[in-house]
Amino acid sequence: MSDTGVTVKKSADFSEWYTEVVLKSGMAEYAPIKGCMILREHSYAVWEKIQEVFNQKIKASGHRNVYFPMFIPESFLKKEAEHFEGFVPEVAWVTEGGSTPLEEKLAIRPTSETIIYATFAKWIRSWRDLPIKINQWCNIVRWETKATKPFLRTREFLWQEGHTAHATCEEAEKEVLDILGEYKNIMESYLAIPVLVGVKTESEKFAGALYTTTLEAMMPDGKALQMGTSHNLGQNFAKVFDITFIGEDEKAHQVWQTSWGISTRLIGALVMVHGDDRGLIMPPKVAPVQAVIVPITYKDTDSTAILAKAKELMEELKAKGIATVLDDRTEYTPGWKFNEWELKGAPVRIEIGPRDLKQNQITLARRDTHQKTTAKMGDAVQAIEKLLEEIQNNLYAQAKTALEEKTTIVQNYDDFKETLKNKGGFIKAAWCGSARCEEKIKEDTGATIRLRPFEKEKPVANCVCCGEKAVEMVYFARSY
Ligand code: 87F
Repeated sequence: MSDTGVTVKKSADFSEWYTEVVLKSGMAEYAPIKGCMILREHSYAVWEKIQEVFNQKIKASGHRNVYFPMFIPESFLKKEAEHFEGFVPEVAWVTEGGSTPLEEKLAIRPTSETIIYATFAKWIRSWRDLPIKINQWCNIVRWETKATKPFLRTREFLWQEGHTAHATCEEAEKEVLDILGEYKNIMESYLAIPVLVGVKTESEKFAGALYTTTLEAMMPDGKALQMGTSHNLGQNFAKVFDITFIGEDEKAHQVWQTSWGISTRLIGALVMVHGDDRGLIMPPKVAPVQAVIVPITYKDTDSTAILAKAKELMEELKAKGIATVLDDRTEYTPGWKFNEWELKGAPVRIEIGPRDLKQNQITLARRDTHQKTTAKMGDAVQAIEKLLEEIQNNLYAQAKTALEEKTTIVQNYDDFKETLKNKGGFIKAAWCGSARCEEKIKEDTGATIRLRPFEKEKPVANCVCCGEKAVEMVYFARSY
């Protein structure tokens, strides 16, 4: 058991548990390059599901996918030096082709604003060329110096980056929020992870943006995780890259832009939020395998009838669009298969044994609660569909309860520090709006303002740090 199953309890050593689950479930493997990982079939399938859902949504709202080169000339990055300064240490460079030094070194894209916007400047001439709404799915390289962690922080990762250009500020503003809404939908309705949404503070926003909107989730160890961002870039990049159009008024204007992204980091969040001591728990809507059929057969007894029933059921489930696997391997016992599919997080296990066969029924085991029920063979599809829906809803409800449980409202700095030390999680507190208090809290406690919520609440007290008049309630947390 110890070499195949999870040996560390989630509550005992969360970080070790996470690594074990990710590796042993077959999601990922360390690569022979420091800070890099291999996304195996079991996690890539989740990424494909995210791609499928998001592509469908953004295409319906008029976005189109493109692909830009992964090499970005140094001069492009230097053009926006102001926005870029803080990121420079993380950029990886290509300096030679073969053994010939390049005339100009090339960055491996850490994000594609510069190359895409240099191109926008050529594409855009008149108001008729607007809006431009494009997206690309690609890999990104950031030479992390902090400790890396599968999915959450690796030197190369996969993401989508959307880039749009509009004639008006209002249009860009709407785009930022529309995308944020799509992100929230994927996170909550598919990954079953509740998120808080709001705006980053000036010191936490993307330096190239007018403002940055964000989605933040809470992990079981009390640390927040940024799940995605959607930026209103205003006219900042239009100025740097000279992206102008002739308006209907026949005058020259600079475009208004947005950029937004989600990455394979979401898969890490899914593991952390839903997994348990036995391994992964996949929310049904993104599960590569939604139902696994394990025939309960024994050596030296005839299993023909059981296997025939199992096959029949598999075909029926597949025809209804339920991703089903029939685990008819003969070299493993049913018990071994149970463990393996629990580790891999298949939401529903279907057992068909001699007794089930006799009674013309199936036994259903749900991955989240471990409850077992039976259903008549004739009702199998319906029962499984219902179970998948229940599991999806239950996982979300559990995560939502955990989020609420890990959110504390505090009135003063002592409680702030106490709560952060003993409990972690989100701390909702009144803030005066000054960068000075934000910075002091970060220095004292390691917690940052994760977001200023869209849903404004009246401050319950004066600023949690300086005691002066507060302007709003914000969410603090330590974060990944
Ligand atoms: C690291 C190295 C170089 C973040 C970096 O959030 C540049 C950057 O520009 C950098 N890390 N960023 C900000 C990315 C902004 C924006 N890009 C499109 C996103 C979402 C997708």
